[in-house]
Amino acid sequence: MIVSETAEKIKKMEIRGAGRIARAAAEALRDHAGTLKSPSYAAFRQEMETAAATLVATRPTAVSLPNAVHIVMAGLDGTTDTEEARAAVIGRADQFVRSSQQAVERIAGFGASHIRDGDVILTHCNSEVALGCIIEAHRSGKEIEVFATEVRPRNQGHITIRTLNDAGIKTSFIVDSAVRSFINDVDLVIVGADAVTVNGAVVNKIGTSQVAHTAAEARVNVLVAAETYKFAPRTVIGELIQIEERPGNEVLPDDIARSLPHVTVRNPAFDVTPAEFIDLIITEQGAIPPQMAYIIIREYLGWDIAEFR
Ligand code: RI2
Repeated sequence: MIVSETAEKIKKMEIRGAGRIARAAAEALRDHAGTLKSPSYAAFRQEMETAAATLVATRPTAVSLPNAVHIVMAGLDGTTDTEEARAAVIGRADQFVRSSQQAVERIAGFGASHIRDGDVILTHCNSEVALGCIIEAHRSGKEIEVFATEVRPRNQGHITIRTLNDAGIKTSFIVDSAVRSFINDVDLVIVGADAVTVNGAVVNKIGTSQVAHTAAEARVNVLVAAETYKFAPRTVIGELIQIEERPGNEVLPDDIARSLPHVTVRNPAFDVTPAEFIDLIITEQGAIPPQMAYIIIREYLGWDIAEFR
């Protein structure tokens, strides 16, 4: 797919989910590198950088996106030969996509081992990795049930219940505001992440922090399933994660909004759950307490602080 097409699909959320947008961006860069007929290395690099910037600008919160782009674009370094750079970019993109898929599978295995026979699990939004854990637990023969939220305003819960239904998992579908009413029936909360900061805070779909707060009050454990490329290296130097605010008409139709001149619709797509409300973050490198996020950024993501300057 060409870069502008992928960027448009990510923006419109036709491609969505932090892992999927990261893989789509890597693939778009790979295809772009494959087709460019740049007259020089400098021109090739310039065109790749423009494409990378277009992709990164689509959605500001999911760190998986700039991380994937960063990993792929590093193929441009260490050479001034266009063909070498092209091959490196293509190789890195393919490698990223492969390792991302492997990470999802590994997390499913680790996550499933935290789910006990008979558990009732609550999940919010539609996370490929969180669902992977749930489906793997079911596949391994554990009798489980799931509560899935609706996820206003984009209704990602509809995708979640279809996936759970197709897997044959008994599921209750609830509106977002019903979480507290049902939390005492729940043994475990499992959600995904769009970003994990150095202090172990998890940025995920709006409503996640309410779910986690409710779970903490009810003494229900909260697990976050997140590949290491969802950890945010720049938070090490104090950068904050930007919370995407999407158009108001996702929440209220334009004609109604126009008839209410004193009303402004606010539509943040994500919120921040502090580390204290999270019991474990399950990565492909193993399950860690959120307070160990720094280790993941330094040891596994392997970003050098010098790169931020
Ligand atoms: P996976 C999604 O964002 C949700 O917040 C979900 O929890 C998170 O990405 C991670 O998704 P959106 O694209 O990578 O629906 O686990 O706004 O699939």
